[in-house]
Amino acid sequence: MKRVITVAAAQLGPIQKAEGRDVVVARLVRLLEQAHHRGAQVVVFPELALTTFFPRWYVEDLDEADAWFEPSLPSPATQPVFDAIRRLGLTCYLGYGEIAHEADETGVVRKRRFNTAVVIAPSGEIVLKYRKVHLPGHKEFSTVRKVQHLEKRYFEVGNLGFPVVRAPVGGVDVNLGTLICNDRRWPEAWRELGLQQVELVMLGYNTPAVNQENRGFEANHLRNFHSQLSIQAGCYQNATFGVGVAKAGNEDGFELMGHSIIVNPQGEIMAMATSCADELVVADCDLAMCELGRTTIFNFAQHRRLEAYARIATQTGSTEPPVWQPAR
Ligand code: ING
Repeated sequence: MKRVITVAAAQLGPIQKAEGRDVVVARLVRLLEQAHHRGAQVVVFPELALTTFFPRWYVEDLDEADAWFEPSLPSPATQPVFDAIRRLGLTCYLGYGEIAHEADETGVVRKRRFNTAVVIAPSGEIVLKYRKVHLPGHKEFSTVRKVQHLEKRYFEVGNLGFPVVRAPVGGVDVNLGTLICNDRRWPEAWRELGLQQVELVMLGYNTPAVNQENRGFEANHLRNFHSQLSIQAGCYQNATFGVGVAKAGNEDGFELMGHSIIVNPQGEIMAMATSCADELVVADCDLAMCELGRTTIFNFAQHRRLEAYARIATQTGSTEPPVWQPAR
């Protein structure tokens, strides 16, 4: 039997700092209804889809930032999203700021904050939870940046690994995996999912449209190129479909890039958003395409050589190479 699912990237336009959750939740519900109307069975929202991209704002006392986080999901404010998911029979990826009261690695139970995404089943149950591992930016107020990017201040490094689960989407069982934003730039993250035979990588992002430090490494015209390059390479090299979904547009004067895309296991862009507003792009994904890559070029069991990869799992930073000396 053919395993084809219809996937929707539900891009969000800007969410202003002053915008209430009720307004945002209504926008999410409208996109879910549009996706259902377009025949989608799975809908992917951006990273931090319930609030403005608040890591651009510095607060001294973290408890003052709690309004940007969800102490529980669902909550009275987000219940309409779960009601729509159930009513429309959809599977949904939702990115949000998570507050959790749980033990840390020392065993101390405390209030913890993560940049989190969940995959929600049509029943409203959480199929999969992922906490962002690769946190870009900085922890303290930066005097050199024109715009702050304080993810290392507001979030702890994710502690749930890179889970993949096989779950029903529509009438089809699919190997689902998730990433969040900066994760897409790290091939190790994709490979962790690929080694679990992922077939659909869902990832939301909030990516500033301009380079905040203007050191030129990534000039403006390269911003979208790097984002799409990362997703296309990740899909191709791990024989998986990928859905990258932006929160886009101008939030309180700060531009976020759009260009949400759906990518197939050959690395081809199947659909792309062209606005910086709430926009739905949809594509039919034939999961059989994953088989080809996984059983030929990227047959990991046949071709990977762990004994040659020691540095990847044991060395964090790069080190200078030995200097070659010509023979006397
Ligand atoms: N945003 C950006 C991202 O990785 C960034 C941060 C932009 C890092 C451009 C490097 C270059 O897309 C988040 N939220 O991770």
